[in-house]
Amino acid sequence: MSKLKILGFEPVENMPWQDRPSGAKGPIWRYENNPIINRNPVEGVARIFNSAVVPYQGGFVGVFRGEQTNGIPAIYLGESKDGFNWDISKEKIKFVDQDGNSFMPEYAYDPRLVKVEDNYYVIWCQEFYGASIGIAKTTDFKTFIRIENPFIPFNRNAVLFPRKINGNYMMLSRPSDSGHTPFGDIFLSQSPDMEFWGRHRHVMSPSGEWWQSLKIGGGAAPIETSEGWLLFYHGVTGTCNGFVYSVGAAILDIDNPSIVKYRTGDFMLTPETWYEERGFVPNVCFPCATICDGKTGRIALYYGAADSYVALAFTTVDEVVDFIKANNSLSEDDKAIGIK
Ligand code: BMA
Repeated sequence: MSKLKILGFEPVENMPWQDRPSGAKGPIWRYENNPIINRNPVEGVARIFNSAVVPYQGGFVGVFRGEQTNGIPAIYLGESKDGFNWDISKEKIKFVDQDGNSFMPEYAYDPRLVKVEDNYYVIWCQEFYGASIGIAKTTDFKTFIRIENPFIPFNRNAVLFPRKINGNYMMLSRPSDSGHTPFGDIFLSQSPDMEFWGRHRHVMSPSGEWWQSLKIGGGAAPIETSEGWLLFYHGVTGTCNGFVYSVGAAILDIDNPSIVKYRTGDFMLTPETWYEERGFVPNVCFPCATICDGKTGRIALYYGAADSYVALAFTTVDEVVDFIKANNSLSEDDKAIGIK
């Protein structure tokens, strides 16, 4: 039994899990058979990475970023009985508009997947006269209905909270520019209806720790815990050889999630294995989803590795929260409500 509670998550009987190997350092340990999805996973798709999964009907479903062999990213559906072995569809997800007509994004990448009330929402980055956020809902993983794009360009890394807070849906995002943006803070936006987004608040900025000094972006959907919202995010540093993406985590106030209560000063996962250091874009650990078992407090973290693979790591709510608190590094801005 964990001392902290994961709230709002049912027990996951077939939780993907591996115990901490002896000698593993840090609060998160990698799955020993990583990567779980290799190159050329299905015909027409060269690489799958930065992808998100949820428990569904006793198994798991996921939305996968597939880099097509023409180099353009699209979103593919995947299914799994155990969370480790994935059956990826050869067809892209067919998005439709509210009237049921085909409404495909020109490109779509870095999908997240969150259940809110009766719908599962897929959120991704897409062309909208510049890169911004696309969003669609489904109840059955067969029909995916796009709803209004929440933000104007440029924006990336949108992550939805799994429930309304103070009567509003809440979404994190990372306003950016048109390229490989060399800056970026996490902001919070609120909506009464999933269509009109406002009451924007600043959540947190890059910090003095070098691994997260250039830009940061939301990773997995926030997890409700008895300590606050647990957010896994990515932090980026710039080197003479390009960006390096590591994984960090923060705890946001449960009622006012633009207020950061704790934030780790040390990274929790940084590129060090062959599949993280070597690939289409080397040195990338890009968290996009978790599966949480409300009964045991176990957390499985799905992350993209080197823009080439999907990898899996594990922790528990107790270990991760203890680590964040023990390595807490907050600025005055982080602690503020985030409005000027
Ligand atoms: C970001 C996004 C991610 C990618 C990362 C590293 O800007 O494009 O999809 O994983 O760069 O290349």
